[in-house]
Amino acid sequence: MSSGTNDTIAAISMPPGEGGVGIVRLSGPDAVRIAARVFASSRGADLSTAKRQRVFHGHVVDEAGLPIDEVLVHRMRAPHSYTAEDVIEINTHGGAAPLRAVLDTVLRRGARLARPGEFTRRAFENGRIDLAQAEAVIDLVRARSDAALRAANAVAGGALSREMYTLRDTLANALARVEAAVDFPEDDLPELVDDALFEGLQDARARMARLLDSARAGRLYREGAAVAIVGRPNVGKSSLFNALLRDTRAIVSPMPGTTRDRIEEDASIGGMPLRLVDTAGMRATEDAVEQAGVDLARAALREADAVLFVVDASSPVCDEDRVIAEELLTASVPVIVARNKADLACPLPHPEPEGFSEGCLVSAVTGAGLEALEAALARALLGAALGADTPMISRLHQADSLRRAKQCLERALDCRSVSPELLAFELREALAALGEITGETTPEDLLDIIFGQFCIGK
Ligand SMILES: Nc1nc2c(ncn2[C@@H]2O[C@H](COP(=O)(O)OP(=O)(O)OP(=O)(O)O)[C@@H](O)[C@H]2O)c(=O)[nH]1
Ligand SMILES: [Mg+2]
Repeated sequence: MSSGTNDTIAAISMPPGEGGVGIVRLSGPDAVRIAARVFASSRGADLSTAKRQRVFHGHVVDEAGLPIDEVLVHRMRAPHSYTAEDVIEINTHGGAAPLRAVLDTVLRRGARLARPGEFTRRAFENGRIDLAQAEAVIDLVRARSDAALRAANAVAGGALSREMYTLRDTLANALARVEAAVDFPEDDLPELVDDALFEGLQDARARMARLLDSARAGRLYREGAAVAIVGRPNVGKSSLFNALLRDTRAIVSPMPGTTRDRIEEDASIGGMPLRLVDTAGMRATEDAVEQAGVDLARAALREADAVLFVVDASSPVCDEDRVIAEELLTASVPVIVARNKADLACPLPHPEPEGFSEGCLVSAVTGAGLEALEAALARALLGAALGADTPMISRLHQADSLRRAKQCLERALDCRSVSPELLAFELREALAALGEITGETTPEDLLDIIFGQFCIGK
């Protein structure tokens, strides 16, 4: 599905509902002409004046010249607009009726209803932004935290694209030299394909590995991380849940088996959105309701991006803890042991469950150790991407392309002594995979899927 930028598209660029103002946006070669047909300026101004940017006041009128809404029309000349085409934005009164009526009028006068993401797709196809930047626009719109917004802004501003172009230049230069060596095998090979070339490629591989590390962090910043709080009954899971939320959300009581449902709340650490999940204490039980709670806890475990394994630091590790520990040791996500009730006297330092990389002594009651626990959680979730200033990869298909590019590069590095033809082949494949991230080599159907995720009017 190609946009075909010879037509002019229009859409309401606002979510449905009431607001102060609403925007109907037009883009394309006929945007100004179509707007002129429906617009009556209050001062008789001409929409097609030469100035690059202008705002006009007046009314949108119907075919009979009757006013539909009082509006401000913002006109932007190509290429100085979002789509790099002529763009008209009609600021209407912000209600469903004026917006619909104005959109209807411009559609009757020659515009076509835009498909989801078509404005951004035009910005991409007209070369104003590349694919990585276009996709960051979705992340900007959907950002749920300041950190997610910062990350999306960096990519929209071209941080990831610049990294891609640097990689591309390294690989393309290497390819040019290898191809030259293939053409003149006898005399020039040793000079063209030298150690410096391979050092450059090794450096590119390391950059790719760093970017891949950021992929998980990028997804977590965008979507939020699910953190399941699990442990045997009465160790203080719900107390810790409340303490991390700084709110009393879950019932706490000295009776083991208090929590029987799965309780979720949004929180954040270091700007990353979190979904904290409190669960029923896991133990063998005859009680059907409690068993249902334990099943829900297991389900929460399977869906989690990280697990807080709560144990009671004031009493010895017991069999119930060991059963859970054994289950968690096979988990594919990071597990942090929270040794709770640190405020209670514990005559001997009890051994903590073994085999877990991170453990913290905390008290849900006094709040001691909570910050260290949050820091451990952030470390476990974000790994090397924590605090790094590499741009974040936020999408599965970007990570997939980068992984393929890295595999090709690794094979290319292995081909060193085999043949320059094979080396050239792998470098070409790596370049094609990288080009899928910036959009140079992205297949049309993937572009359709990507832009289909946008809302109409974006
Ligand atoms: N002294 C002290 N008591 C705590 C601490 N955390 C929890 N408790 C107490 O331990 C008891 C159990 O706390 P909960 O938070 O309900 O424990 P839970 O793990 O959610 O229990 P279930 O829902 O039954 O599995 C309550 O009486 C809490 O007040 C702590 O850090 N220090
Ligand atoms: Mg509980």
